[in-house]
Amino acid sequence: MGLFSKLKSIISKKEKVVEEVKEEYQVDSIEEIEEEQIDEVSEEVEEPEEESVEEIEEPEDVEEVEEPNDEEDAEEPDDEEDEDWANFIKEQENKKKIEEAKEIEKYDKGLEKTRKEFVSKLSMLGIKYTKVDEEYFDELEEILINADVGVNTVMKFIDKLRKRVKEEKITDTNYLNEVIVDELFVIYVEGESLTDKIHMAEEGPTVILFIGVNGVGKTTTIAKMAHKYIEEGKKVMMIAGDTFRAGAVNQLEEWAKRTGAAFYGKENTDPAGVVYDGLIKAKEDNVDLVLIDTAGRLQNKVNLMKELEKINKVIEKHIPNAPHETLLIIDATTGQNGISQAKSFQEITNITGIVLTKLDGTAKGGIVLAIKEEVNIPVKFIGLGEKMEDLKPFDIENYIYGLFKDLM
Ligand SMILES: Nc1nc2c(ncn2[C@@H]2O[C@H](COP(=O)(O)OP(=O)(O)O)[C@@H](O)[C@H]2O)c(=O)[nH]1
Ligand SMILES: [Mg+2]
Repeated sequence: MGLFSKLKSIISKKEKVVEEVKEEYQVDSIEEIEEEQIDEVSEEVEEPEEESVEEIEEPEDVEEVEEPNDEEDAEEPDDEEDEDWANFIKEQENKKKIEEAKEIEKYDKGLEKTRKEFVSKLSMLGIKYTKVDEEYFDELEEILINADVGVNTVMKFIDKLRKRVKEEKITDTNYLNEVIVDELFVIYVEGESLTDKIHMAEEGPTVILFIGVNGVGKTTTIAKMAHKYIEEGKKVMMIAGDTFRAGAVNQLEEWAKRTGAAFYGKENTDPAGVVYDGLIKAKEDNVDLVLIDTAGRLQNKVNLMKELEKINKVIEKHIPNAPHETLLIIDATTGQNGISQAKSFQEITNITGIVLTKLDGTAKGGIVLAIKEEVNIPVKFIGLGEKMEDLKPFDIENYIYGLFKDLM
């Protein structure tokens, strides 16, 4: 079983990273680690104080001078520099490891609901049925549909499974669980690169357009993304293209203040006009990243399409090849409804990536697989909470960990 053992090793690798960091800092959760603690541990690895080397600095022809011993050799300025460098590297590696552990923990917590529902049911299935029969398949089908893997995906999946059961003469339901996990991930990883990063402009501002129906988390995602890139040292501007809904412009402006992003917006006016003026300002101010909020009215598809077309035209006029990304925001708690939203938006504009929000509040984590199978647009980020830090790049390995760690 190639993939399953690979998944198993991914999970234990992730577990080890988290455990090591927890032990080193003596915490129950990575979230508890404070800035100062990181510095303290880094200081501990620094070398102890050393004595001065002045006594050996005598002219060579003086006979009585003692040979400098090994310890003193180590105190030459060159070595000191090396030491500083080594400490710096150690400190950076330490920080990276904490970051990694933090991210794994976020996936763990954010996918808890899905895991509890989906995986515990799957394990129960292995206990309940000792034989793989029709009833078994029926119940498995139900579990997958409840996790929002998507009916079409489930049907194809069950067919594939039946075939394997027949061909490999599988009777043991526990072993079949391994086959299930294996096949689910074949759906996601088939012929794809595993990282789908944000495409950044080589020169001038990168422009990202955010689309999606009301309430899915567009504005919050913009705030989270601004926070992420500001922390990385980028100059970020938000443009409020959702100009007609009461309070929408203010909500974004509030987030701009909190994250330290620049802001451009005007209420009750043509969105494309606001984008036009905002982009002039962004270029004047040498902004690196422009995040554009839009209205989410889908009642009238033609109007929405026209509006997005107009906005896209304005953007391209200012910045050739922009927008560099058009991200569709989908609320994971809406399940299959999110999939049909994706299909509708796909018909009216070119989407380059999906952000799946509110995964923390749902047992429908299987929707990631349905998106892959039915919409085939990469999920680039996932929302695992309401805070600024709760947006994470979608990472299939962390996702596997969050979803299946209890099954192994
Ligand atoms: N739990 C959770 N709540 C979220 C997440 N993303 C957004 N929200 C909440 O969803 C609600 C609507 O978000 P908003 O950004 O205003 O949606 P918009 O209408 O698409 O701009 C807000 O209360 C957010 O705090 C997430 O990843 N997890
Ligand atoms: Mg909004």
